[in-house]
Amino acid sequence: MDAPKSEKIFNALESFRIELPSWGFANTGTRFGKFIQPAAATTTDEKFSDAGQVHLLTGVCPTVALHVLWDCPDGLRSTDDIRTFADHYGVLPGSINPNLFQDQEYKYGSFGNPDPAIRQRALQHTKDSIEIARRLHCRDISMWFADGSNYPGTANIRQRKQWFTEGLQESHRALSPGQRLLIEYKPFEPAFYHTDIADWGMSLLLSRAAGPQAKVLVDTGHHYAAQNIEQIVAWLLSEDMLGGFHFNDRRYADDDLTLGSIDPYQVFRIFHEIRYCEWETGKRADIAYMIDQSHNLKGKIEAMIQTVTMAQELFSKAALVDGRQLAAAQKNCDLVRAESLLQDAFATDVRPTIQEWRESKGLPSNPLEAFRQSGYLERITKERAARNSRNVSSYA
Ligand code: RM4
Ligand code: MN
Ligand code: MN
Repeated sequence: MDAPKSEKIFNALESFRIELPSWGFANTGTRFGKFIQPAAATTTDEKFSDAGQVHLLTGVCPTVALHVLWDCPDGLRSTDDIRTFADHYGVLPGSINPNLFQDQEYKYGSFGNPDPAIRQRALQHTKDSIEIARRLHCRDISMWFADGSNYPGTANIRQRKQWFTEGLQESHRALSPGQRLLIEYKPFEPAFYHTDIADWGMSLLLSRAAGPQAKVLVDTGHHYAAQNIEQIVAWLLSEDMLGGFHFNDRRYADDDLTLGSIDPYQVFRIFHEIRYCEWETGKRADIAYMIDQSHNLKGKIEAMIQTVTMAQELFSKAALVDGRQLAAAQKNCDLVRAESLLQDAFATDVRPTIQEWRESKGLPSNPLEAFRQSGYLERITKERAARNSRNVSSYA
């Protein structure tokens, strides 16, 4: 690879950071059952430990996203423990995810529940989550709602939209100046008729209504199969409303597979739209890159390292597209030239350069191999196996 290209990749990697999900280290399953992994993390301590390993080996994952119900069992009082884990394992708490879908009360919804007492409870949990974030110096509160209905006629869709608007506005009022409310959308599941925040347009309208610190969160798995996600990304960028990503891959629905395992070109195209916008505006887009994966068969830590390294590869490839040449080709309607600029970048083997970058940082050139050699997996398997064999719960 020539020097200018390597330099582009080095520069891109220098600024690229991606957040790990605590729940990606825990045992999960499908609705048909769970295959328990002996090494999976059960406690918040163990999740930080595993995230710390991924960061140690990759150097690009300094934060871990927390799910309040699963990781802060004592609510606000858990923050002291979390600070201890962060110090001990060298990864900081990142985005804070309230949980408004698991408790029995939320059977008919949270912010959209017809019962005002339950809406109030959901709001209180959100405010507590914002307070947890404040105490831990976390910037983002990520809101995902399972709210919706399963049969036509059973929910007042407009009324629920209004309740969502009010709930989000009130949540927004609880934010500190630097904090953000990220609003995630998802077309279906667990609701199979209507979902209250089903797509990016709904998320955008609600974010706008909530206030200036609310932005849209794009989970790559939360779209219908043929949807053009990079166009959504481009529109949100141009509206300055893209807050962050939950990265994963999928073949059918919200499959939460490792990134780029099914369609790496899709992720490349998303990164390309971001880089192209950054090139045009001369400004870095303020986006939180986060992982949201939870496959139940691959080893949790290996799967996470795979996703992180894949993200670096696809981000590096996107950095190779020459903005100036692309803009000229688009202007001249030189279709083949324009498309080739993307295809050539995507086809470039960036791995040797990424290895050089890692070495220049004193990191292992192959994090997955380094993990396999480290003995960490053997150690935690021994420590956790007995407890895990008795534990069939998902996530937490
Ligand atoms: C949802 C959504 C949320 C995640 C939960 C566990 O489908 O992706 O971001 O927190 O799953
Ligand atoms: Mn998500
Ligand atoms: Mn999801």
